Amino acid sequence: MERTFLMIKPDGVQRNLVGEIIQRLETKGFTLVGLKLMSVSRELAEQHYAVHKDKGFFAGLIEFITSGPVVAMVWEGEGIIASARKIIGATNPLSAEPGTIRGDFGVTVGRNLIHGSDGSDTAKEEIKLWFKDEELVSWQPTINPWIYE
Ligand code: RTP
Ligand code: MG
Repeated sequence: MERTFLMIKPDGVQRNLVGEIIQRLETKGFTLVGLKLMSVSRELAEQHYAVHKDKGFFAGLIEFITSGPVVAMVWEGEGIIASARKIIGATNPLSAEPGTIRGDFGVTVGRNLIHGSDGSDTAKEEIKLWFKDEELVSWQPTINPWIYE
C-alpha cells in the first residue's frame, strides 16, 4: 500500500485547522500510520526543502516552517500520493480549487497550510527524514473492505 508524508505547517496549527485537515483525509478513506506535533529545527527544515535552496523564497520558507509547531504525518492508501496533492490543492491558495484545503482556507503562497510529498521517491525520502521506523504503525482498519473492492 502506498504511503505519503504530509505536514500541517505552522499556520495550520495556529489557525486550529489540525482536526479539520485530518478529518478530510480520514473521511476520504485513507489511514493514518504516523502522527506527531513537533518543533522543526533549521537543519530539518533545510533538508526537507533542499530542492528549493537556490530560490528567492527559501530563507522566508525556512523561517516560516521553524516559526511554530507543525504536525508531521504519514498516511497510507491506494494512490494516496497524487490524491493527497489533489485534496491539498494548488501551491498558490488563490489558484487552488474550492473544496481543496488550500482553496478553502488559504490566501497566500507563503501561508498554504500543509505540505504533501510530490512523488513516490520524495515520499520515501521524506518519511525517512521525519519518522523513525518504530514511530510508524502498520494496521488494517476493519472498515477497509467498505472502502476497497
Ligand atoms: P509543499 O512542498 O510545501 O507541499 O508545496 P508545493 O509542493 O505545492 O510547492 P513547492 O513548489 O514545493 O514549494 C514549496 C513551498 O514554498 C513556498 N513557496 N513560496 N513565494 C513563492 O513564490 C513561493 N513559491 C513556493 C510555498 O509555501 C510552497 O508550499
Ligand atoms: Mg513541494
